[in-house]
Amino acid sequence: MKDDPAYKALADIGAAPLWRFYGNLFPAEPRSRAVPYVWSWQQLRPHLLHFSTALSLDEAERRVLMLVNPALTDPPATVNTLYAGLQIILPGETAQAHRHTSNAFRFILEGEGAYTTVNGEPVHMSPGDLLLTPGWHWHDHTHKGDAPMIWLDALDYPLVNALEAGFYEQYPERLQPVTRPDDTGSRQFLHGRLTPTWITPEGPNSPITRYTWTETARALDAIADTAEGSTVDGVVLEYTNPWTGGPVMPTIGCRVQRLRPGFDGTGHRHTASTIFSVVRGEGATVVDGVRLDWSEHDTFAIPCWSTYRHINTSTSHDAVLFSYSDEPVMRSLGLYRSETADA
Ligand code: GTQ
Repeated sequence: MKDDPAYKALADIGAAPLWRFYGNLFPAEPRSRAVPYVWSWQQLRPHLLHFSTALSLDEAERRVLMLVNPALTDPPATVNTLYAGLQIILPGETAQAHRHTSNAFRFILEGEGAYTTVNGEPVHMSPGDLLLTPGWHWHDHTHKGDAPMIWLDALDYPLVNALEAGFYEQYPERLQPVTRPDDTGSRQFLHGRLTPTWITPEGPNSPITRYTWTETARALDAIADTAEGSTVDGVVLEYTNPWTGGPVMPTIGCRVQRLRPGFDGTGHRHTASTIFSVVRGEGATVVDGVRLDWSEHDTFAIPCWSTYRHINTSTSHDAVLFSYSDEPVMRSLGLYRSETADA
C-alpha cells in the first residue's frame, strides 16, 4: 500500500523498492534527456569576436563558447556523452599547455596561421582540417596569422566525467617544447594504404594528428561520380585510424558526408549521440518531427535514438556535413543499435 511506513524505514537505511523504479531503470527503449538543437554560426560569431577583445587569454585558459544543449545545462553538455564549443584565438596569442584524460579534437572553421602543439608536434590548422588531441596528450595553441582563428572543439568530457575518470594537469610553462617536425603524424600516415613499416602502433588513437581538408576534399571529389552513397547519408566517409581501420579515437568517431543537390534522405535512428558541423551549403534535418534548418558553420545535435533525416534544400549545390559521435563507445560495449525509420 502507498503510505506503508516501511517505505520510509527503507530510505533511512539505504534501501529502495525496485518495483517503484523499474520502468525508469529499464526503459523499453532509450529516452535521451538531450533535445535536438541547432546553434547558429551567424548568431554566435559576433559574440566570439566580442570576447576576443573583452577577455584576454591570461584571464581564461581557453576562449570558448560552449554549445549547451537546452536540456543538459548542469553539467553543461551538447549531447549526453559529448561536448562542442567554438574557440577563438587572435594573432599573436598563445593558449596555456595542459592535458586531460578527455579525448578532444578541433575542426577548423575560419582563419589561417595557427597551430596546436600536441606532445611536441606542431599541428597546423586550415579551414576544414580535423586535428586530434587524444586523451592525456599535452596541447597548447599558438596563432601566428593576421586574422582571428575560429574552430569547433569537441571533447568527450561528459562521458569521461560520468565514468569519474577525469584527470587534468597544467604544463609547468606556458608552452611545451617542440620535439617533432611540423605535422609529423599527417605527413607519415595520411596517404591511404601506404603505412610506414618502422613505426609500431602506440595507444588506441590514430597516429594522424591532422586530417587536412585538402585530403578530405580529394577523397570526396574522387568518389563523386562513382557512388550515390547511402539513401540515409549520401556519400559518407569515416576518418579512420590507419592501424585499425576503425575510428580515430576510442570514444569518438568522425565522418564527413556529401549530400547531392536536392538530396532527401530516408530516416533512421541509432544509439550513438551525434553532433554535426555544416562545412558548406544549406539544408534541414528533421529530428523526431522537429525541423532544424542549417547553413554554413552551424552546429546541430541529434540525441541518442532520435529519428532523423537530412535534406539538402539547394537544387544546385552540394551540402557537406562533418559529424562526430560516440558510436565507438556504443559498439565496443555492445550497445550499438540502428534501424531505418520514418522521420
Ligand atoms: O583547447 O584545450 O573547448 O581543454 C575545452 C577544453 C578546448 C582546449 C575546449 C579544452 C580545450
